Amino acid sequence: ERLPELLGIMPKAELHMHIEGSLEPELIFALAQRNGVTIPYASVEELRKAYAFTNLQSFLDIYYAGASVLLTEQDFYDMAWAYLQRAAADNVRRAEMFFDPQTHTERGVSMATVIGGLHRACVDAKTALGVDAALILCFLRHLSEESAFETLEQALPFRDQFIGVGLDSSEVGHPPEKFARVFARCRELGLHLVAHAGEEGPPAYVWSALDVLKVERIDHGVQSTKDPALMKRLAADRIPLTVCPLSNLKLCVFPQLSQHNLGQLLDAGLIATVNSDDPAYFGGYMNENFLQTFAATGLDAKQAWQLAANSFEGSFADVAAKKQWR
Ligand code: ES4
Ligand code: ZN
Repeated sequence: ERLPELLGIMPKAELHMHIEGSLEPELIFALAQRNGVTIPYASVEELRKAYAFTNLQSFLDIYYAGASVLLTEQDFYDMAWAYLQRAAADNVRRAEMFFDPQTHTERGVSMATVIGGLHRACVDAKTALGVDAALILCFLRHLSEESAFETLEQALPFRDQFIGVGLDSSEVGHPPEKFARVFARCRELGLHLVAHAGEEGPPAYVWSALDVLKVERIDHGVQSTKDPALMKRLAADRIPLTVCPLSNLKLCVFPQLSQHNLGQLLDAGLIATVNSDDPAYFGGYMNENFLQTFAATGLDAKQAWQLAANSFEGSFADVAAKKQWR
C-alpha cells in the first residue's frame, strides 16, 4: 500500500499549530532545570501520564502549566527550532505558527523576548531547513478585550515579525463579538485575521468570526457541518478550515477518529486542511495526523493531494512562493 508513503512525502503547509503546544515533556523538564523553575510533576513519565484530556479546558490547564518554564529569548528559540526541525522531517514547506504572548507577558516575560526568540528560529528555518515559517499572534479569549488591546500595543514595535492575529483558548462563553474592536484595529493595520471557532462552540461562533471579526480562515470549524447554510457560505467564499484531527480526538470533540467529519467537509467543497494543533500534547505531528486520519476514515490519494493543495492555497505565503509549491 503506497498511500502512507504518499502522505509522508507530499509537500505540505501547516496552518494551525500553537508553538507552546510543541513543547515536549523532555524539553519542559530541561528548561525547568535550566531556569530553576519548579513544575508540579516529578518526571517526564508522570507529566506525560497527565495528558488524558476530557475537553478543551482540561487540556488548557496543563498547556499553560507547561509554558511556565519559558523565560529567556533562547528558550523561545529552542522551542520553535525543535518544532521546525520536526516539521521539516514531515515535508512541511510552510509553517504558520501561533503564539500566545499573554501567557508569557502576564508572568513578566517581555514581548521582545517572546517574539525575538521565535522570529530568530523562523529566519534560521528558511536557510537551514528550507522551511518558510511565519508567526501569528493569538489573543487569549478568556481574557478581556482591554488585555488584547494592551497586547497588540506591546507587539506593534515588532509589527514586521508577525503576519497576523488569531483568537484561541476557552471558546464556549467567549464569542468572537467580545473582540470585534481589536480585530477591526488589526484589520486597519493590514494584519491577516484568523480565529478558532466551531471547535467546541456552536456554528453561530463561526458566523460571527466571519461577519463580525472578518477573518480570512476559521481554525477548526468542524461544528459547521451542523448548519447547512454555513457550509454553503464557507464553500462560496472559499474560507479555509484548519482542521486538527488528532486534537479533536484527544479533546473528545469526536468519540473516535473514524467518526471525524473531514471527508464530509471535503465532499462539500470546503478548503479543509490537516494540522497538528498542539503536537506534543495530542500524540502526533503533521504526518501522524495524516496517517491516522486516512487509516481511520478511508480517505484516498486524490483527497490527500487535495488536502496538500488546500494547505498551500489557504496559506498566507506570498504569491511567488505559492507558485513554486504548485
Ligand atoms: C488550543 Cl486545541 C486549542 N483550542 C483553543 N485554544 C488553544 N490553545 C492551544 N491549543
Ligand atoms: Zn488550535
